[in-house]
Amino acid sequence: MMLIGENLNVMNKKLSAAMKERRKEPIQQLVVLSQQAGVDYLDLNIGPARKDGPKLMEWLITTVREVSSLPLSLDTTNTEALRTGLEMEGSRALINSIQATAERVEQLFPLVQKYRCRFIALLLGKEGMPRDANERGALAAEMAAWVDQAGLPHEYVYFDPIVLPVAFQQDQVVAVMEFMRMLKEILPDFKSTCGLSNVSNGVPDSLRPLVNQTYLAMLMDCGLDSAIVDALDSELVALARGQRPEVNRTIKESLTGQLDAATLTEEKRRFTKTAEVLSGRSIYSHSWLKV
Ligand code: THG
Repeated sequence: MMLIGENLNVMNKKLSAAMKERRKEPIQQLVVLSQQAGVDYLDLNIGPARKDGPKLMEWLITTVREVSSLPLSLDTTNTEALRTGLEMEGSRALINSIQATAERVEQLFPLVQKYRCRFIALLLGKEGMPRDANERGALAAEMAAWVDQAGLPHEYVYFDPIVLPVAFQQDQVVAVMEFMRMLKEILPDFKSTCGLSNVSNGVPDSLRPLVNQTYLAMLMDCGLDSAIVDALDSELVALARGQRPEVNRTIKESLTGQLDAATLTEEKRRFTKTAEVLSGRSIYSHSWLKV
């Protein structure tokens, strides 16, 4: 499982201020912590970066490179900022992301060709958010055709079916798992990734790690190859590394009806309850653990 640390993120107020004021310390601190946590990539999420995108990207990469040599995932919709990042990082960079529309593909595939880098193919088409697993599959097939037309290697591509919050879009959480299984059948030599923490947006803060961890175990079972994750959740990183096989087993057994709920430990009960919500077997509410 390839892990991309999500923590360098302009949505975080402290970091966005640090980026604006060009203060290195808060950023470098997070880089060091993420690296120590054992992620494989760092996501540099500067968002749309309408003002000074290329300058910000250049400063951010220089700042990161003073303390880490981890490869970077360049997370911006600003094409010029992306180009600057690719010029600095070349083929070890990962483009996050290219939307599955003819326009974005035409704009960005030349950069993929030039720098020979991998990219996340975001399954967001011209009609907006996909509504189920089949629409995600259709967008992936369309993207795969464009990849072949451009003569790009399939292993460059990480499909991202767009994870949505279980608190608001429970059916989409299930659809993403269905898509992951479908992908292995229809496009087996392409890879997958997702923004895992999206799933727990709107969930009480203290319960977000439980939701993220459970969903990761379920997605791993569907064949997920990579994920953008909270690097500072050490239990999550251990799970991704296969170091918590009892958690994977508990979740799997609970979903196949092999567990006797009466004999479960409290920890196992929490994972079981959460897996039932994420699989759509019980309806989400903020107090799902108590019902
Ligand atoms: N797919 C792709 N890229 C993505 C996403 C995706 N990049 C952005 C995002 N989604 C993944 N990254 C994050 C980063 C932070 C959070 C969620 C997803 C998050 N942060 C907490 C919050 O906002 O409450 C904590 C913020 C903090 O203090 O750091 O939830 O889906 N390709």
